Amino acid sequence: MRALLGLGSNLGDRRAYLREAVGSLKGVVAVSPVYETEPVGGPDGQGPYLNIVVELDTDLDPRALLGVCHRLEAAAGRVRDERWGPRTLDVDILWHEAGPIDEPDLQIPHPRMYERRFVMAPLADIAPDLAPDGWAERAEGRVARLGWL
Ligand code: X6L
Ligand code: MG
Ligand code: MG
Repeated sequence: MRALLGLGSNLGDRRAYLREAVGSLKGVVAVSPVYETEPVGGPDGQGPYLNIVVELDTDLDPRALLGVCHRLEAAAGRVRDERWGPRTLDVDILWHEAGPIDEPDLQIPHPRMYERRFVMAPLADIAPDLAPDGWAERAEGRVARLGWL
């Protein structure tokens, strides 16, 4: 099954956290370019993010893949304190072939990705034709439109 993950880091050696995470993932078929992005939401004064999107070919169902995401965050020493605060590593499931899923702790496709340039720009680089139900346009067209917002 195909799946897309969004990764972000804005604390410590950001590039190293992303590299470690990608290196630990099984079945990586594509990695987007790295985007340096202004933080969206959260407290003032946090530093810029590095964001990437990774495509996987995986045997894991969404629930099992969520466990992997949480393990990668823990391996990066992520401390959860402030909502939307700075973090060494954030790994979100953006899309999974086995979706859609709408549970309290797991929503696929990710319900807010379509609005976020820091997700859609790297996503469109590796999955330009992605167009889940409910999207007005595919990833490539969407990122072109977000470009001037
Ligand atoms: C209105 C109100 C509009 C809140 C948007 C959007 C809040 C996204 C939080 C929002 C709103 C978030 C990253 C980030 C976060 C990241 C960059 C979040 C939660 N993660 N900024 N902010 N990259 N650039 O990975 O996404 S925290
Ligand atoms: Mg996130
Ligand atoms: Mg997250």
